[in-house]
Amino acid sequence: MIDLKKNLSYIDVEIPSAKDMKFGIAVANWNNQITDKLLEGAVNTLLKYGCSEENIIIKRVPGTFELTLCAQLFAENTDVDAVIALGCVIQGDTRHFDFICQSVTEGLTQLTITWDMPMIFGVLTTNTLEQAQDRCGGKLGNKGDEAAVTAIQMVALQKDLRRDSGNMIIEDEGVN
Ligand code: DLZ
Repeated sequence: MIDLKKNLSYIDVEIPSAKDMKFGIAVANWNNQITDKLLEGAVNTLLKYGCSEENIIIKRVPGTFELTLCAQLFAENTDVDAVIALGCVIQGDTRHFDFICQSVTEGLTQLTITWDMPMIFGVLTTNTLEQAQDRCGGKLGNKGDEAAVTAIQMVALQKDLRRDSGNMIIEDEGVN
């Protein structure tokens, strides 16, 4: 039986409905035995929270390095509310790992600010294949599920805080 306390994907908060949300998913083919499971987790989670199948656009790219451009293309050319970037980088003998991780982290961070759009980091960066397996539906949950939940939460936040939403709730009235 899975110990929920050790399952990194166990989230004990209310998740908003994804009924009126649209998502782009960019998924890397490198280590696809892992990224396919991240994708499965992300899609199932979006559907579970009410997103319709036609509001999920999936695009594949060669590797994690290419996720940034794919996210930019989603932002430029589609009407998605958020992009979920899924990849898996496993430490090897060279410094490739560092460069790819740094590139995709910085790329998505820049895009999220430039486009004012949630760009969700669903990239596993592990030392071993086993660590990746544990995090794509294994004993530590599925990072794809987490990425999808984060995307829903961030789109809900954005809709809530938009100037014209008329929907702002001040939660911390007691704070000076
Ligand atoms: C080249 C490379 C290497 C060595 N390792 C990975 C990896 O672990 N995970 C991954 O997603 N991609 C890897 N790549 C491919 C790069 O992301 C990229 O596709 C190529 O450098 C071409 O730009």
